[in-house]
Amino acid sequence: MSSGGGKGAKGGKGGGGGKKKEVKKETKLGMAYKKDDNFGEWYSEVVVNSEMIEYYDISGCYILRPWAMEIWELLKEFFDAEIKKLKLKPYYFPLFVTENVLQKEKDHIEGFAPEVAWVTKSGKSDLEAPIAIRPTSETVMYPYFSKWIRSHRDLPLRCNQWCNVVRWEFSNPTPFIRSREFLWQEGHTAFATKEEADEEVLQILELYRRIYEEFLAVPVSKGRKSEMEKFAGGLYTTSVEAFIPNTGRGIQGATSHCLGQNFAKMFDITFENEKGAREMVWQNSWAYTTRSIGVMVMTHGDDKGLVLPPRVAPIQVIVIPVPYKDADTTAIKEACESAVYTLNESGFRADLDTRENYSPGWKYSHWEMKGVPLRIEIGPKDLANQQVRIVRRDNGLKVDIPAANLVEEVKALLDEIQANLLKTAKEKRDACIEVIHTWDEFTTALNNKRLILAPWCDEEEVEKDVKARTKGDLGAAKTLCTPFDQPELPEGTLCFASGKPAKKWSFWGRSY
Ligand code: 86X
Repeated sequence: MSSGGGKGAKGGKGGGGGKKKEVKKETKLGMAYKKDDNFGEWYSEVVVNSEMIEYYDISGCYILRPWAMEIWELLKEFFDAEIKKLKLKPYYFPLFVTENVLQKEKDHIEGFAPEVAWVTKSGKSDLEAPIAIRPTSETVMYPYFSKWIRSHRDLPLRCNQWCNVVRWEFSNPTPFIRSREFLWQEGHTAFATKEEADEEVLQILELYRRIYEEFLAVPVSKGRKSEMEKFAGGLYTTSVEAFIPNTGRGIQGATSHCLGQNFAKMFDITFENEKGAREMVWQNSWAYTTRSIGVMVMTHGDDKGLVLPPRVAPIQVIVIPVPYKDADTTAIKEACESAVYTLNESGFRADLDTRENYSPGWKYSHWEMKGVPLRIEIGPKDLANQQVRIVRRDNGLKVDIPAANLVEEVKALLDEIQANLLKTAKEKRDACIEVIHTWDEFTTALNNKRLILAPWCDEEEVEKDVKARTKGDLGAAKTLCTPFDQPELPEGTLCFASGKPAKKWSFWGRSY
């Protein structure tokens, strides 16, 4: 049983990095904030009370507890199996990088420099030269790509690593969403031709879409980043973009870049082709991070806490004995154990909460807070009727089902919850999309926290101008992506911002 909560561990208190809040009494469960009233506080409360996160005494750093790590492991399991099919190999490169090597990429690193964390000492003595902690691994890996790639027979080179990276951000840290250290996978590949690289960019992007939509039940749009928003070191950037209705902000879910030959030039990564001539490789890089968990929490959580999609729930079914005063508690306990055993045998993640110092009602709230998709209650009446009561976390619906049908019913309900969460989230997201044509419509939609779909001339100057004209306390508006799925653009449609002929529909909005 994962009961981590322990005595008095509830509430947002914790190390100095956490918020000061009244310590709740151990027996008092529940959420102090509502999602629609104070989204920021609600979010902190959900990630802490669900036992995903513990605050830490360094700002922007968080402890990921089993309830978060098990979700990460489930995502990892899926993604690893898929990229193995694409012939990706696992690697691990060092955490540290010398200043010299980091600087090799200096053109586009310049903007990032303030975020790089450095190690300057061992014990009390200064290091000969400071050593950086990787903010991403291009400069760590590519010197070795240069060494390992000699001939066309060494291509493609496909490398993936699961690791942590550190970016010392200064804007307001948020668990999962913006933390100074986070977990990710970074894929780095090299090909002989641009065609192969182009193809992989989209294969990986599709895997990212599946992580969000099929696992986290979060709707995303696949698209291409603008010149301003792309990875400056690459040729073009694709991404999956999600949207948080409560804050009216877009959020990048994952990116898949075609780097072109820029890094091949910088790091001298060349190969001898079949005709014996030297050519530069074509490279890609792509990543998704623990941020994805935060997007899922924001999307599905409610006033009772976390709501987990079954495919990523560490526990899909929690079984709770409901022993009335004079009931046969042994028989009830045995029926519960049998239900858990049957479900586990059928491949479901089911668990039993037998703790005797908590009431059934307390346990209901506890597991609701943790977002477990299904709760099974077994009491004397259920025992007598050879039935169990199943309660859904997503909509609270209760059904009594014959114990004999347990496996089929649980399977059907979990599938239904998984589908329902995506459907509901998609309806909410779609209700926020606003198609606009003029600057006035744009600013109104922005103030109304909309996800804006606008005809755009695709000029960098115009995007800069939109940023300048919308900057304020809430942050400026920018392009999120140009969706691959383009509505029809009638001849003569003008750009909402410049009045020039529009070239495409793009998503605009404030973002994380
Ligand atoms: C950009 C680009 C790329 C591999 C990905 O998006 C996928 C995985 N990397 C990452 N980026 C930086 O290059 C960067 C560099 C420094 Cl020095 C930094 F401090 C922060 C950075 N953030 C992002």
